Amino acid sequence: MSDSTGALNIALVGPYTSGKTTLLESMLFVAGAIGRKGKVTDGNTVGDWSDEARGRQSSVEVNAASFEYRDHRFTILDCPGSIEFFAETANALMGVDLAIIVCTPDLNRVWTMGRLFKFLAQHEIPHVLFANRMDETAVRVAELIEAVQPVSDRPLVPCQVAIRDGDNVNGYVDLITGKAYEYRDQEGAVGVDAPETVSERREDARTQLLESLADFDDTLLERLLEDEIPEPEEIQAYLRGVLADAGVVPVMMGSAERDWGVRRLLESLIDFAPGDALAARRLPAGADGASVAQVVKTYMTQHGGKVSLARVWAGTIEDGMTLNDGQRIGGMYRMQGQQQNKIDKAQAGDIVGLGRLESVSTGDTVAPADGPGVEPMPRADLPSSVYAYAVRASKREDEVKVSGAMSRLAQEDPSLSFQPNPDTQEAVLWGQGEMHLKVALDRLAGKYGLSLQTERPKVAYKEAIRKPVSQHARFKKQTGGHGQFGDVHIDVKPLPRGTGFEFQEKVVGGAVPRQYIPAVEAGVRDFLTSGPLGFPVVDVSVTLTDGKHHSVDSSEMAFKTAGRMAMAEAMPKCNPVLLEPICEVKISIPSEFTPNVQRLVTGRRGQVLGFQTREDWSGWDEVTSQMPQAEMHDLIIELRSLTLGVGTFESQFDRLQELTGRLADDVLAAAKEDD
Ligand SMILES: Nc1nc2c(ncn2[C@@H]2O[C@H](COP(=O)(O)OP(=O)(O)OP(=O)(O)O)[C@@H](O)[C@H]2O)c(=O)[nH]1
Ligand SMILES: [Mg+2]
Repeated sequence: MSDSTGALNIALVGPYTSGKTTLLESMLFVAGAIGRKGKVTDGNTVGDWSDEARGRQSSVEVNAASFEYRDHRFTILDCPGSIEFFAETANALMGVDLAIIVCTPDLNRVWTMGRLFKFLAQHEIPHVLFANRMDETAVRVAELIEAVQPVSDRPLVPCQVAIRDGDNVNGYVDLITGKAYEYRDQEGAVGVDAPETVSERREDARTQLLESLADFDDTLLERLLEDEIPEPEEIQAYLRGVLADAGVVPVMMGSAERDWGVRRLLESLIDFAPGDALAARRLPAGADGASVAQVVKTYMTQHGGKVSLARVWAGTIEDGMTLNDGQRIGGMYRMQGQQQNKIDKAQAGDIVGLGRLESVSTGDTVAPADGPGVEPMPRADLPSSVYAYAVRASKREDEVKVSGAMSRLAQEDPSLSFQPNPDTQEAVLWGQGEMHLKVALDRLAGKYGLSLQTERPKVAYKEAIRKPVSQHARFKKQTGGHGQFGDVHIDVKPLPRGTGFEFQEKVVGGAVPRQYIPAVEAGVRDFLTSGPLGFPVVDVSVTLTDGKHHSVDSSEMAFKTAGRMAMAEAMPKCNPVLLEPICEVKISIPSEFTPNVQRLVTGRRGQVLGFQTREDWSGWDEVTSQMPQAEMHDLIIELRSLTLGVGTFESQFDRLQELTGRLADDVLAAAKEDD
């Protein structure tokens, strides 16, 4: 490998439950960093140490662990597989040299890797595929490669073929060295003679490997045309060169549970992982000689300290150093799951925890304050919010704590957001799906002792009118001494959709004295916050045309009340109508799912406006539609179930649209019940 520091930073990514956390455990074991292997189901692995992960037996955030193997320091970022935590994965991937896509040999689930492959290709992050769970499958690796290929923009190339006994795998032949091995549980594989039965497969697979590499290298192509077979070291060098540009996806296999193929995987990474190739490509121009790091994950530790996990891309970062605009590093750690081992300095190629950088967020670039200023490193695009709960503190006295705790939570997990909705007066927690939000709520309870009640968020219905009405109202009160008097004539008229509210006055001859006109408007506005149907009124024009006043009894208060009264009498006569918010929704899916998604949209009272192929993601379509917001609460859940989990959408408010008939009646009945 070419990395001068001998460090290799690798992300373990791939579908839900494919075996990533188990593979990290196996790597640590094989490398001798842990004496005893934990199991995810026993809750004693180095990864998945948080309560939220242990409780679910599934990763819910990125965990880092480092170990030494053959003079190389590996730092592994174990990423969650669930698509709902994709932001964790995306941020982690921005800081590694290479990703291992750990996959299950399940031919029906290959599409679940769709977004991941797109992300890796888009950011040119070198990646290999590790076919895990070979101890429990009859699926052939060649079949798996064929099934996965349409999901990957880059060619998949086998590096091993399985040695089988019937359907069972018991070893492999390495296509680069040509050597055969038999797997042994809990110990290294032992060299064996390659059985006759694999010779044909081995030839086919090796041809596939070499021909794929030759597509990137004319000299190799010429050698192959002359039937010359390169030496193992040469194949390795070709592979390293092509992999550095993420040109091909080498495929290896094994079983994390039984440590099969894991040693070979580590060795292969030493042999052909591209080291700092990515650093050279990513570093902004002018960063020569500068020290630069980027935060890939933020932890709020139980003891209150913030730890920013950062990849050092260039130079040296030391504990105590002042970064950026005055943030001082308060503690530097090499992470081992939950454990933080103190160190003093880190250099290019390290991924380390930096303590107490209070105003630094995940994705941020940091550099010594006294060094040359550097351009920010590229960051991952975060997925848009697709699922929400309205939340409320279970205990009234906890209400003041909610927004502070939420903002700490969002620092750890930038794909969460917490926003008040002024229309519905709810506090809304936005995220990526049910599990994502449940984990967030568990964290709030566990770390901040804050228990929240959740509800489906309300839809911000509004109302408008369809008919103009002229109205007179008089507010008069004679209660001994000082009385109250206000008298107004108003014209109420509907306005085109989206205009909002307009107030005008055409009073002549001081019938309503100037100083009371704003009070009339205030009274009108007051009424509009909840119209005859019970919702805020929009798109209406009110003109004060005439009125009367009394020299002693008139007051702002009296005219305000008169304005309100006039509206209360006029509005029910104006043919009020309910308005519902309509969103523009852009749904991204692999094109084979496009017809299903069109049905999904129409089934939710939506309208497909069109679809087009996504230029940046070949094989994917973007369906543009309009859909009532009332139909969107669980849209992501159905979309995922129709698209093997990979479909996503972005939406934004488009307009308000009249809602009548049974659906409107239901909304009104529900609103009444709420009162
Ligand atoms: N038979 C077999 N089981 C495995 C293998 N690797 C993992 N498992 C089991 O599969 C389950 C899921 O493993 P994890 O390591 O948690 O998978 P993961 O990819 O980290 O899962 P997420 O983090 O939830 O995406 C556990 O029960 C493991 O024991 C394997 O190679 N063979
Ligand atoms: Mg995991």
